[in-house]
This record gives sequence, C-alpha cells and structure tokens, in this order.
Amino acid sequence: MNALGVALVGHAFMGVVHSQAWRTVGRVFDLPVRPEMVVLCGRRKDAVHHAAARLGWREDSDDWKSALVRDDVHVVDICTPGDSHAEIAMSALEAGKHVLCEKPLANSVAEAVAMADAAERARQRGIRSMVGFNYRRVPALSLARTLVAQGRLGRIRHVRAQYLQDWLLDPQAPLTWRLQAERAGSGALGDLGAHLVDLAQFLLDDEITSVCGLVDTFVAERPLGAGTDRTGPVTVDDATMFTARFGGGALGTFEATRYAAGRKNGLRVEVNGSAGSLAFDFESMNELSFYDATEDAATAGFRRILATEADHPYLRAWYPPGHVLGYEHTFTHQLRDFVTAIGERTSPSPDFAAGLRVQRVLDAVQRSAADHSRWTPVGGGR
Ligand code: SOE
Repeated sequence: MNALGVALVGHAFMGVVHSQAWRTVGRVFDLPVRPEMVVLCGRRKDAVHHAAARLGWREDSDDWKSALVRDDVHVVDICTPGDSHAEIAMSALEAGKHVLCEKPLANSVAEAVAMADAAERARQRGIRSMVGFNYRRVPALSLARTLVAQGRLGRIRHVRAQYLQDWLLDPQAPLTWRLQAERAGSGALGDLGAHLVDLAQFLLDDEITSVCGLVDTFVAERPLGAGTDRTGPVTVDDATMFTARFGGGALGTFEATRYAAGRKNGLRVEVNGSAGSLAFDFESMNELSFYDATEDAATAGFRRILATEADHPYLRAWYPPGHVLGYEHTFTHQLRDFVTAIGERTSPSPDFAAGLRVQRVLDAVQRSAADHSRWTPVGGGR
C-alpha cells in the first residue's frame, strides 16, 4: 500500500488533537493509502522538538517551508492561528501537496477567495483540500443529516443553533491570540459561529442567503500575561447572535458565546420540519433526539437515539455497540474521509469552496452588526 506522508504545522491544542487522529486513523479504519507522520513543524526549535517526540512525529522542523520541498510529504495539515492559513495553504497547494486546514478557513473573505481559487486550480491537478469542520463527523450529526435528506422531518422550517462556552468569564483571563483580530480574524463568531454555520448548512443541505447580526465585547482590556499589570485591548467579539434566512425558505437563529457560565462545549442544534424535529447537544454527543410528527399523537414524543450502533456512521470500525465515542474520534473520522478521498481520487467535503461560503456568512454577520443590525445579504460567488 502506498504511503501518504504528512507534515503538520502547529502543535498547540489543535495540533495535539490532529496528531492523535493521525496516530489512530490507519489502525482503526481500512484506508486506501497508509498515513505516515513524517514531520511536525512549529516556530520554536525546542518546543517543536519536544512536541514531536511526545506526539509521535518522526521528525521536527522550525520551518514549515522545508516540508513543501520534500518528496516524502504528500499532505500538509494546518493547525495554526488563522493569520497564517492563507500563506501556508496556498504555498502547499502550489507545491502539489494535499491540504487539510483548520476552521475558519481564513481571517477574511479576500483571503478565503484566494484560497478557494488556489484549491480549485490544484484540484484540476488532482490535489485535494478540505476544511476541518470536525463536528460534521459526530456520528449522531451525520445521522441527523441523513434523516433530513430522507425527508423524515418533512419541509424544514427552523434551525436553532448555539455554541456556548464559558472560558472567558474571568476578566483577568489573559489576552491570547484568540482575542486579537489580527491573528484570529474574529472571536466567538469565527471560532464557534463558523462551526454552527457549517453544521446548519450541512444538515439542511442548503445555504444561508441573508443575516441580521449583533456582536459585543464584554471585557475590553485584558492582562497581557500571567504576573503582569500591563493590559491590551480585546479586538474581537466575545459573543455574537444572528438570525438567518436559508435559500430553501427555512429560518435560523444562531448564538455563539464564551460567557455562558457552566456551558463548557455546548454545541446545540435543533431542526424543526413539517413532519418532525431533531435535537442535539455536544455535551451528550452520542445522543440524537428525534420527534416523528407522523406518529399517533397519543404516543408521539421525542425519542433518544443512542448513535453507537454498528449501523450508525463511522461506528462499525470502533468498539462493540453501546461503547460511546468522544471529541477526539470526530477528528479521526475527519481524517478517514480525507485520506479516503485522496486515495480514491474523489473530492473531500467540506472543500475550500465550502469554507469560503462559511466565511461569507461570517462577514455578512459582521457587516450587519456594524450597520445597526440591518438585514444583510450574504455576498455572492462561489
Ligand atoms: C475553542 O473555543 C475551541 O477549541 C474551538 O477553537 C474549536 O473549534 C471548538 O471545537 C472547541 O472550542
């Protein structure tokens, strides 16, 4: 079986999670090619060296560009903050490497357009690209999409999506890159809202066409680090809310915040259609609630589907039925789909064009919020 050499850029939270998935994917799933963890890239020699040893990478480098000229590297996996996505992704595609890029695709629509164009040119040369919207790979959510596609919910009227975290409650929490617009692009909107937008469009197989948004920053200044009195400005949103219209006629409400006390990773989505409803909460990620409105009214009610059976998406490869999966498995599933697409020469999803569509929605929310929450069309193009 042919080897698929991987270079991963970045070794903080996402780099650790992706490393775990690269270590696992070929041992759990039957793949058409064999992933090999060739090189981990980072900015600081010492730090990347230690991380590579700990995470299972054969080599390490403090220069990601050096990975692009290697013949034994076929994939570049980007786990850096958003301000470097465009440069790394476009250089890698140009060098003929398949690219997996963490979400959101970019920090601006202009960057995302350039990336999607580069990905399209590369696609014509057989090079694949994908955006890391890992929650599509939660078995219960993948099942939810199938139920919607089968018409089990009838005509879709509503999507209600929330992504609730609380890690910024403490006003003394430091000013990390996630709170700086020049590095992260936006705050809760891009970090959490991007997942919601992708997920809603994925579940409905439909696109958001216009939005009406609101953003706010509750704590304007934060300490520059532990043990210093110096502070710096928070330049991103702490919380974002918006309503949306879908092309197919559904209405959506979206909320993303880092200030929902007690909610740790509460990604919730509910879909209501003319024939039923679905509800999901990532804090109980193995469960999907399904209401079938066509059942006898006397006994109809939400029922809890435990999405851990061999017939559920991705599950057959794992453990005996009923043995629940967790956050990291979604990344293993993501790599299973990406590597399979590369090996079978098919197009992985979501590709950079889908990442661009999400970016256009985020941009429309920001423009709406800046214009007194005016209804704003999502910009055109791919
Ligand atoms: C931090 O808010 C974060 O790690 C996001 O960046 C991820 O995309 C999300 O899945 C969990 O929360």
